[in-house]
Amino acid sequence: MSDILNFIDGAYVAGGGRWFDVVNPATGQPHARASEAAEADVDRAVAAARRAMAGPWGRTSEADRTAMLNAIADEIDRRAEDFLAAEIADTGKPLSLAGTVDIPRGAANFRIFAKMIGAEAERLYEMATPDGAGALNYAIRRPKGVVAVISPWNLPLLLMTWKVAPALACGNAVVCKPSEETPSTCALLGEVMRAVGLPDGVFNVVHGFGPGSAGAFLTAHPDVDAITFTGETRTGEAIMKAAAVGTRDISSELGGKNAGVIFADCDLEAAIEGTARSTFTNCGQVCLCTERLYVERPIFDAFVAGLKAKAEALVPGAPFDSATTIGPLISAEHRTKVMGYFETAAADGATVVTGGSAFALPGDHEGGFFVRPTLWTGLAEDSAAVREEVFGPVAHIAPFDSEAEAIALANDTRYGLAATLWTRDLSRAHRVGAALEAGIIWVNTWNLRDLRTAFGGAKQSGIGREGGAYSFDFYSETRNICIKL
Ligand code: NAD
Ligand code: 6OD
Repeated sequence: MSDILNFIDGAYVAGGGRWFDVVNPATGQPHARASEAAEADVDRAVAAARRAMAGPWGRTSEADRTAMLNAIADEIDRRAEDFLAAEIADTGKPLSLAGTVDIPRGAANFRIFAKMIGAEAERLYEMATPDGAGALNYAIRRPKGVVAVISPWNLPLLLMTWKVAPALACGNAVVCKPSEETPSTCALLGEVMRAVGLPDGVFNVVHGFGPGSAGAFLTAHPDVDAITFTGETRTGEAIMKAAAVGTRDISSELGGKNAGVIFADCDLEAAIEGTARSTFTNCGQVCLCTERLYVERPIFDAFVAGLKAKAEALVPGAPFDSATTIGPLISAEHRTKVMGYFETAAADGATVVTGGSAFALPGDHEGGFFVRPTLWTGLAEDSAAVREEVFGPVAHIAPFDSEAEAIALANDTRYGLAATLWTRDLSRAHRVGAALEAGIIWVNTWNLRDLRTAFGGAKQSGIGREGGAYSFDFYSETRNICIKL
């Protein structure tokens, strides 16, 4: 078992908290232990970040930051095997997923924001003599300062770098708190930062939990200037309260209960294929996954049969087995939660089209947290399995009879992260796309992401947008300078 340490001021250190096990969800066995940061360790990490901002990093040129971010991306690529091993040990996800999405995207996040640094610095507003007052106004960007980055377990490196990269691009220093379930890749990032010569204190990592632990210490810290968070809506609310003290800025990417709307005029095969991806990718543990499917009645039966066949064709298994297409849930606790929805759905009268149970793989993976991909029909819209985020490989499928009904059903949720729409009718795609209350709407595809586009949720799925220019707006302060001519 390896030891996972905090990374503070350029050095790996054990924290003053307890050691906690990091479990491989594909086996159910601990593969590492991590050192929890105590409040004093968080203080030291924030102080190191503050010192780094007062030093040369606080005055780095755009060209230097561009070079630094590109070097980080190159080093992640060079260490790809190490990152893959760490990510797979923490999450149990298949190599086919981690090797094509999680790790390459960790590097891509640094490259895209490196590329945008120059252009974003120039995206300034100038107003010469705007109101006849004889003045020239212009704006400059300045880093926010010390940014706390708190991330979840489902796409650990991808979601951590999605925030660290633009924060560094804007010249901030960061203190990161990865999920207690998946600390390994964030810890490894410290080695990358050292290898590329990022000044000590610019990138720090503290490990631990939420309340009463590193997460709460960090978000409550008065010397943190801004907080960027991805995770559950309830956690987001707690962090907003912490951010209110001292009026710190916050960006939050939260939970979802995303709808897929499938019209009878769609390319049925593509819609089934795409919906299988949107429901089962990463064992349903992607915030963008669809858990509510609304299908126009004439194709309802064919769609349900097609999606059932796709679900049953998924191959659960060991992460490094090339045949594996679906991994385990992240933890025993999460599996208990997901199985709770199996029970409430059955109690609420669901027809279980497929799945609905946990199972054990033979051999070394017997203790893994596997559940069968699950589809339900026949639930009322107020059933818990239809209203609440399950965050597992599940979806409820219901028929609809009109466009207006489909829009009303899709929007009848407190969440609003993403929605997916399948139709061949171009006018309908625009009309329904604009009517869906979500931050991200995909038409005839799912999770096709250009990293420069706006990412974030409506309603209780989050506050603010990140991605491309939106990230530069969050991770920097815009200062207006007015010169009397
Ligand atoms: P979580 O909210 O339980 O934990 C996320 C992080 O917050 C962890 O690092 C955790 O230790 C920390 N944390 C918990 N309580 C805290 C507190 N009081 N103060 C400070 N930090 C605290 O979420 P999770 O279970 O890790 O992830 C799954 C959730 O994340 C799902 O709801 C999913 O939809 C959501 N998610 C959203 C997006 C998005 O972009 N909108 C992306 C991925 C995941
Ligand atoms: O693709 C991304 O950039 C992104 N933020 C994905 C989020 C997935 C949520 O689980």
